[in-house]
Amino acid sequence: AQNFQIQEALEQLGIQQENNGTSTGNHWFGSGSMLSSTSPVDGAFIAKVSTSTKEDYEQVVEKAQEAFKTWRSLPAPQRGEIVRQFGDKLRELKEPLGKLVSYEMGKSYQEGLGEVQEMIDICDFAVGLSRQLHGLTMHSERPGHRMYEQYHPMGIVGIISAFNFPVAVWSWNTALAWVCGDVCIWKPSEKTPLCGIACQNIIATVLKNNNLPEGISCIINGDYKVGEFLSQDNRVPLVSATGSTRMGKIVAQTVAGRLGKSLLELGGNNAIIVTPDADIKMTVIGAVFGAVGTAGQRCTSTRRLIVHESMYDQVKEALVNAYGQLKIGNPLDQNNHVGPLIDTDAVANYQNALDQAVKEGANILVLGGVLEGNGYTSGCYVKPAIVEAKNEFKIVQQETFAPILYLLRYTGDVTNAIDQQNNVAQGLSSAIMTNNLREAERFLSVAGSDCGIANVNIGTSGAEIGGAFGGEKETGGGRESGSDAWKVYMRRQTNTINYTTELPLAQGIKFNL
Ligand code: UN1
Repeated sequence: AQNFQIQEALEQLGIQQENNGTSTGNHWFGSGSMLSSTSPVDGAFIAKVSTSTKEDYEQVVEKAQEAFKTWRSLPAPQRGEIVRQFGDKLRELKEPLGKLVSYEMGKSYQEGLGEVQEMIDICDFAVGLSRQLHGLTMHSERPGHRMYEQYHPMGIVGIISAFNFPVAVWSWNTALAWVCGDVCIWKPSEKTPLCGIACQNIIATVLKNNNLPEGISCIINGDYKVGEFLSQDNRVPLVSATGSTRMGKIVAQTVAGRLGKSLLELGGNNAIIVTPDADIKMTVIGAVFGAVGTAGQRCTSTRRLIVHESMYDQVKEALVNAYGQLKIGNPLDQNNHVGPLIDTDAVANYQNALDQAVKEGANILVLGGVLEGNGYTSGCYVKPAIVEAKNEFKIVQQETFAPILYLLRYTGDVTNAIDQQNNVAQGLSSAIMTNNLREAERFLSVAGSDCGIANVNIGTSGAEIGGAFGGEKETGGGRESGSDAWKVYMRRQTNTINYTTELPLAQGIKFNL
């Protein structure tokens, strides 16, 4: 790892051997047990982070509540200015942060940089948004009355994020929440705590340079029990959670139990439909990047390829060819396409999924397996596999966070492919490869894909920040990042003002005293 200057990146990002894991900005503390972060790249220990106890959390919430009073009163464009400065700092630190993401999480350095680019992009988006938090005006039915709506910040936003996008998903939430006037408490994944510390260091410097109080950006660390501090807390009106459907159901029920709001971005089971006149070259690039990029650990990873029978053999051959060229190894080495899975538990899940597929009658087309020996000592490197299966197989119905691509077949009309693609519990991302306008439009129509994202001639992963990101069914229904996703971070207030000396009642009701 020394070859890739990890130590230098850690220094630039202010990460020490032992770090406090709780912060309200520049003030760091944390009295819980220590969490060790090890790299899936080489299995080496990187650094320790202290977890947050309930007492630590209480201190954080107190500071956040106080800070909210200052922050909400700052005009939104001035809050945007802070986010602009944060984006500038990210531009300066793009390389070390991209490197840390790659080393701590295991995705390729290119994808690590891409993730920081998403952060920069959402900051730019949020800066513009800070002058566009528009409400509507309505015409009142009463004379001399004015009616309009305005958006106010909610207060404390809790953010629970996953290991697979250890920095970008936080920024989608927090950049919007900040311009909206909210303050944030972030619990990063316990698998990537150093990415959290690095981000908090960056924003803390910006806040300090602007003489802003502690509490606007806070971080807590630990496992799901620390996340529960947020989901159970009445003082946290919105909890945004990214992760598994299992986790999301628990968070949703807990938050709903106190009538709070939750924003959920959970599992996907994303498919690409390959129609008879699909462009085969584009299909292969889209499918392979979608299936093996981030080692199949994106919510938007391509898990199923639904291929028309007339194309099946051709697609199969092209895929086997492409998989034969994949280089697996250290993700910081830019010659490699596929890095490690996050940990050995993930490797076990991958192995179990392949075993179960075989038990259900699948045919392994491209053999998987765990890599051993030189360069693979972390035990987290696996071979991307392609499995010929049926959509109704139990294992195909599940999201396995690993590079396993299920090859499915359809006959006849595109409707049959759309039915298969919709016939899973999840509803995040979907795509169709076609040059046929009728098929494309049907896929996008009311009777088409039931997912939050539906693409034509693009794969399922790699969404831009400008659109609303999220999905339906077991994906949780939340929308983050672009479009009008900001509205979930604010409360809407309807205002009616009477500028006459009369008090007419709505609906023409008479009430004489
Ligand atoms: C995720 O996997 O949680 O669309 C987010 C994409 C990325 C974000 C994925 N922009 O693949």
